[in-house]
Amino acid sequence: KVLDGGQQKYCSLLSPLLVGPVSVHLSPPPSLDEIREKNPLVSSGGHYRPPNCESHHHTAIIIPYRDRLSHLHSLLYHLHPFLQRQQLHYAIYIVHQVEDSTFNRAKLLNVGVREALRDEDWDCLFLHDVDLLPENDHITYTCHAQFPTHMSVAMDKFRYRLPYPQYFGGVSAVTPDQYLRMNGFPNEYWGWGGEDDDIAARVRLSGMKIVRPSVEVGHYKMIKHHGDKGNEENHHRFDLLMRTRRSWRTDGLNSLTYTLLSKELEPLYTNLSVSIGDDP
Ligand code: BGN
Repeated sequence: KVLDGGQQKYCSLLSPLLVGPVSVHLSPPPSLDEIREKNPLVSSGGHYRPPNCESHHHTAIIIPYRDRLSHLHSLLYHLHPFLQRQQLHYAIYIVHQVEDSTFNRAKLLNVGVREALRDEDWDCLFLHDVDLLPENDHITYTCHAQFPTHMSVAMDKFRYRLPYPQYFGGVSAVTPDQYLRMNGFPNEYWGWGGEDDDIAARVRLSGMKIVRPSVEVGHYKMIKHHGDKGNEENHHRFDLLMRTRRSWRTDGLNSLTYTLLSKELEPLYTNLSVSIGDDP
């Protein structure tokens, strides 16, 4: 496993550990202790490196979060073994909006990207909803070198199809370069809806396109839930989307402000508690 000079050998390009389609059982969510026991090689902050080879890939999973503890447990239970079978070097970041203000998914993603890149030189940033579980090992959690990737192309909730051609919600991935090029994500979408469409528009406006796995492979199961308090439908989203073409260069990574209240290295994830303000 270790070459002369102490360097580790690279992992093979296709992980031998992949099992293909995986069945996802949802309830009841296991306890954190149980998940820890099943993932002894995950270190503090939810970081992992394959023990026997040097990974080609360095992926940060960034999860906007508030008040979805059972979903978080299900996701961690499922995602840690899934990512380890892909032989990735990875870490899981929860970006927790602590205040009672309206939820802002895209801004939390900006915060997560900025904080994750302080830790390590990640080459791939996964933007991941807490309630989506990948159902196939061949959904690789790596980035396309040129273009942003939309991963959750076939969700059970949409009968395993794209709900519309430009859909970019759920799970997607960008490299730090792609992220910079599109000036990150919008900070001004408070509440449910539209922010993913804005992100998709930024991809095109900054001269890129969206790539996707096939609908045969990109299967995700959504954990069922009711509407969240504090994440009501955003009635401004139509107006905001009309303005993306004019606003993307000035609203995004370069206008991001927030307060990091704490950064806790939990056994299975890094918990970033942030205050991001409220809908003006
Ligand atoms: C769309 C929402 C997305 C959401 C998908 C799937 C809007 C903007 C109006 C043009 N977009 O309609 O944010 O992810 O549904 O639920 O509401």
